[in-house]
Amino acid sequence: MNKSRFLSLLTISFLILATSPIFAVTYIIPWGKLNIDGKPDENINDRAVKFDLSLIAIGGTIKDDYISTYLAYDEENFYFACRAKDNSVSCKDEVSRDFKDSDYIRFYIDVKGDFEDRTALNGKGDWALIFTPQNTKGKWTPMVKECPYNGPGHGAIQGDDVTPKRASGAIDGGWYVEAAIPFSLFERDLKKLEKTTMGIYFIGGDTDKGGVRTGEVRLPADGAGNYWNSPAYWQPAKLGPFSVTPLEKEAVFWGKIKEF
Ligand SMILES: [Ca+2]
Ligand SMILES: [Ca+2]
Repeated sequence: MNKSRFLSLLTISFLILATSPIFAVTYIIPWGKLNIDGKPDENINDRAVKFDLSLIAIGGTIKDDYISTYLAYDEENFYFACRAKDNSVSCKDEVSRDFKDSDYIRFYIDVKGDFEDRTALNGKGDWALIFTPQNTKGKWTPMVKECPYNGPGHGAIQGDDVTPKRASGAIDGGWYVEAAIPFSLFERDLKKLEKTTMGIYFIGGDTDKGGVRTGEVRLPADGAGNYWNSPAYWQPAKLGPFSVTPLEKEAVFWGKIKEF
């Protein structure tokens, strides 16, 4: 191929790429309970949809594939879990609004489904829940709080008022935390949630012996404004079919991805 033909083909390829619409994948949250005992459930990949937080937002000790999160649901709860690689667990900060200088995982959800195109956390259905793997005494008792960031929030509720059903523990090379979060916290029921395309997002943070955050990692996502408090980064998610087998869940999940 001569050079000018090659260049014109290259230009056409770029034009096709540049003009292709970008479709967001709708994540399907499968029906499945997690056993809230602080240990990863053996078949967690069948029971829950997995998210890899592979985009480094603040450098330091964070590495690729550092943190993964999981979501599932049953009649009354979301099940949330997080695995983190971490060579030093440090959770001494309980006073900052979002445990910034502890190890943490943030779970954002918009249960009303009106997150699209918003750049502020100002929706009534917007929630940011932050979990730490340990408490300030170094016990495997997760701390949890709700943070309004720059929105109205929900009263900055904490601990058992968010959920008493939470647990954590050490795993090989890091930590694990899981929780059942009742739909009633969000003042929603299964019927309403089944009809909603929700918004979800995750950010994890690392603090080590120094007691100051050294890294933050997030779900890769297109967005506008500040990634830590802008719903423009949130990803669409729907509840999967009620009570199906793991194989059927997989078929539904991949079917949905192909659908776009
Ligand atoms: Ca478990
Ligand atoms: Ca750490």
